[in-house]
Amino acid sequence: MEFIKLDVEEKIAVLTINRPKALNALNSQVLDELNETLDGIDTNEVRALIITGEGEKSFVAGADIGEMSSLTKAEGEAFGKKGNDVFRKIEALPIPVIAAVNGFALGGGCEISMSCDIRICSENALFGQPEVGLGITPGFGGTQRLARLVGMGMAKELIYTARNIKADEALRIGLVNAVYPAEELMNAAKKMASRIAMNAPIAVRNCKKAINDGMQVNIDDALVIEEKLFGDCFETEDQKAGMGNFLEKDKEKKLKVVPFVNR
Ligand code: DAK
Repeated sequence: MEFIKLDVEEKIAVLTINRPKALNALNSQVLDELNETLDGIDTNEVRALIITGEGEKSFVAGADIGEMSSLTKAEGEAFGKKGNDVFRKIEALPIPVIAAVNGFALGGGCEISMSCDIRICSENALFGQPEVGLGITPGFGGTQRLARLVGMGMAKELIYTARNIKADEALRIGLVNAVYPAEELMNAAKKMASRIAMNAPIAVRNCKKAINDGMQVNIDDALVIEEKLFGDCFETEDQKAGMGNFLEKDKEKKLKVVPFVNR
């Protein structure tokens, strides 16, 4: 891999987009490597994934404008599909994904962060969808995910005006969950990932699926999705150990539920 690094330690994987000379912009090779790397993650072993960008300046400065500049309509559509397929894979990954946004998150950079479950960022982060200034629409899910995350009115303002927003505004509108000094960001991401990793993995993955799938349908159908995924947790080692520890009043064990994914 030239542009993607993956480090796995204590059930937490850190995926770094590593093209700092171009501020980690996403060209076809980066997207292909990202796709391959995601396929290679053992989600029975790894309990949470953190995505970040190499260097101190940029998370991802967008899709590669040089590569996009000469695309035909058909090639543009194919490029959009390539990005959308990879981002959808992140969104549907059976483990939680945290975006640790360490600088520019513009265009495709903002979009990849929005395909993650949770976004936290450094104080120097800058978010935006500048596409209309480049003569295109957001093409990696920005028109859809931004509206779902921050509401239609705010999404439309940001997309139509191509206005970039700093970390404090991203926090205020709910695009990120927390802002940290740059040097503390990765530790904060790892701490959050470790907390997730302590919990029952089947329950965590079923929560992700219930929230993601439920948000796409009406409340009645959503509750049926929840019921099925709730039922699916029973008879697992996780559920037996988790509830057993509580009933035995074993606080020590209760904190470190679930040694193993049992299907
Ligand atoms: N693409 C390619 N190279 C980029 C880049 C990008 N998005 N962003 C930065 N770079 C490169 C610069 O060209 C420069 O390369 P060299 O000249 O050194 O070779 C290097 O990174 C450092 O950048 P700067 O010298 O510009 O650094 P500054 O600190 O001065 O400025 C900046 C940083 C982030 C403000 C500036 O680089 C910038 O404005 N970059 C572009 C940001 C942007 O507009 N991003 C959105 C891209 S559009 C679609 C599918 C996908 C998409 C759309 C449609 N369809 C299917 C239709 C997605 C679109 C986008 O993401």
